Amino acid sequence: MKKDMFNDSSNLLVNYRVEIYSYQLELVLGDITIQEVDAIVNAANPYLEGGGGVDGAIHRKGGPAIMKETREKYPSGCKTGAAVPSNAGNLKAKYIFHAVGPCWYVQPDRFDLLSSTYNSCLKLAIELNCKSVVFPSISTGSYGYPIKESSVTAVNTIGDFFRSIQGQNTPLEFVRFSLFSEQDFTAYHNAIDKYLISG
Ligand code: AR6
Repeated sequence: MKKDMFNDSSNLLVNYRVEIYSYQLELVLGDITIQEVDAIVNAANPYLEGGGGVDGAIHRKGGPAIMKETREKYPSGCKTGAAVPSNAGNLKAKYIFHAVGPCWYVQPDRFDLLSSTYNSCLKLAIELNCKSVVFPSISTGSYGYPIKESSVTAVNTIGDFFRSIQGQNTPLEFVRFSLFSEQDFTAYHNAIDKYLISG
């Protein structure tokens, strides 16, 4: 496992990158809608009806083609802990994965569901031949999940997924978190360091 810290020439302010089982795991501090990757993950609600936070930003910038497809393909929405793909409209990605994490005020302490949300996206990435996926910090905004435990769940799920596919011929090369505050960035940074020490 290898670690490095770097800056790049894009608008992304801070970056942190580690290698886990020969896959890259990266952190950036910045807006998820400007990322150029194969799949951008949306922190959606079960009705896939849009909303605030990441969901609002993705639909605003991505345009109506995204909602048009989700309405047609998933009229009954998406279960908590799962994810469904759509086109990415105007965004610089091939897909949006609409992922529904648990809401603390309805389903507290369901880190198993949070983990399942991340896993569903990683499986979709493989199925849809994606090299790169960017996640927001699912459930830790308006859904109220605590950042410390949620970042550990997110990082552990991704690290364990990398372990489960190591040595297989998969398209996936890197997973990135696009974090929206320095506090969240630090939480994910700590979660990665903890994962590396325990692994
Ligand atoms: N780029 C990256 N991260 C962002 C951005 C952005 N443009 N905007 C917000 N965040 P949330 P949830 C961060 O509330 O908790 C919606 O209304 C934000 O600071 O977007 O899963 C849906 O429709 C926080 O750290 O998602 C659902 O009803 C993180 O993204 C509900 O919110 C997640 O915050 C889902 O709630």
